[in-house]
Amino acid sequence: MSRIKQFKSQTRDLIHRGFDRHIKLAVTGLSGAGKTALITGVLEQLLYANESQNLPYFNVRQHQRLIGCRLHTSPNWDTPRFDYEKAIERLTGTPGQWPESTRDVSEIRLELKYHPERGLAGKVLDERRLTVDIIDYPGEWLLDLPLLSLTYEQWSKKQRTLFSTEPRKELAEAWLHQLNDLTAVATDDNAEKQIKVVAKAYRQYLADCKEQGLKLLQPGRLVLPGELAGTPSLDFFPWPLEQPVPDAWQSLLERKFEYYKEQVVKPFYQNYFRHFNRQLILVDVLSALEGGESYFDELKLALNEIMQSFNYGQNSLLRRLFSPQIDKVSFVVTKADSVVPSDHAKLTGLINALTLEGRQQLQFERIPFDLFSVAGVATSQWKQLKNGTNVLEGIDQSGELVRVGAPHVPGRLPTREDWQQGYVYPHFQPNFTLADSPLPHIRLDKLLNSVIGDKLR
Ligand SMILES: Nc1nc2c(ncn2[C@@H]2O[C@H](COP(=O)(O)OP(=O)(O)OP(=O)(O)O)[C@@H](O)[C@H]2O)c(=O)[nH]1
Ligand SMILES: [Mg+2]
Repeated sequence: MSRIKQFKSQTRDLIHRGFDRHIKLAVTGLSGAGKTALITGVLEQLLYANESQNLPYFNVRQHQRLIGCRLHTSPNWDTPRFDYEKAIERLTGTPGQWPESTRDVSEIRLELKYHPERGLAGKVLDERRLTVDIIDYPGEWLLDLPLLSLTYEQWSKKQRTLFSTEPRKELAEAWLHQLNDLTAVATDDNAEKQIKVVAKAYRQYLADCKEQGLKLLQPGRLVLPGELAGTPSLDFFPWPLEQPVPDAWQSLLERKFEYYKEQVVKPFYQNYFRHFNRQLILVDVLSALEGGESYFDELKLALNEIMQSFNYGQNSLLRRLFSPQIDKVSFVVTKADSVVPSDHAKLTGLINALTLEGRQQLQFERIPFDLFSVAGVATSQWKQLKNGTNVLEGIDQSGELVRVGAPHVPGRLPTREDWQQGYVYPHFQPNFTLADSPLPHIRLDKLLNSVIGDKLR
């Protein structure tokens, strides 16, 4: 290669590197919020963007500047890869199925090539690259943040207030029974063994709470252990009684609690959370409405707890640990295909109302945020009949094609009377073939434009 050519090529490489960008886009939400389906939908839309006619608000595609997008090997070998292929296999199988529930963190890397909009790069270069790492992690893990500022005793006291109200009170009976039996015969020699037994009963109690739709469950890893399943690090519980912890148990319970804070909670924030740039918080508002008033309130409480992880003013706990990098948060109501399009704005209104208090209280406004209602994978067809009635068509759980009238979505936080009448939504099943790729979605183009669009200019 001639010297001039070599020089040009090196300069070009340098400029390329200078303009290459990288985003870590984290997706979280409580169990069943729709993380796996949404990430699958996002990957579908990006990988098939240039074949899609359904991304009008994704500017880079709409302005025909997107050259292409492909999956890339992730350099992070400690974290399992997000199983996109398996999710597609299920969604397009016969019969179609939703992806399996996931229990741990996973990650996938994408590379987008595009033409820049204008400016220096537009003149010198014809293409740039954006690398996007999408990380799927359980929202339950964020519920552990408040533990970091509490001692075992303080944490136990907080939990005690929770145990004293229904439905937790009744659900905790078996666990408390076991605890009472064993404390009566606690000795230094059997402490570890007995704590293990009571901890197992406590984990069962948390699992029962989860089954009942309760959200505010601590510690998060006792509910969703990920790689810690079966390890002694999860053998502890909050002290639920007014009488003091037996001497034989006290030191071990305190040490386990400290270990959990230091070796489980902190490393999650230090190894993962610290590196995130953009955060999606997915919320299944429709299931909470279906669950009724107490579950809806519980969702609100849990969301407010989760938001504490984004409150990193100068004196916050997180700021003292490291400097968080998240510069934008999107609250996303999922499963919007279960209601008619004219009600989508009501879903966004509800998530606004649900998170308002937490946002104000935490000076959350310091980080820009936005609100969306989307379907990662849209399974219904909206139709307006001749008489003007709105209906949804889709495949129900028995595999039949059904037509349902527009389900009622409240236009504001429901009142006592609203709760009495209750809410019910269809649960459509996927019904696709591979030829349907990119799978239909609702508003993922707007979401994508908001979370990565600014890096694709
Ligand atoms: N109609 C509709 N249902 C959805 C959509 N996304 C998720 N669901 C439903 O919600 C369930 C949970 O979705 P997932 O994507 O597995 O949720 P998740 O947050 O990954 O759940 P975990 O892995 O268990 O934490 C699915 O099995 C579907 O029944 C959607 O876009 N539309
Ligand atoms: Mg999942």
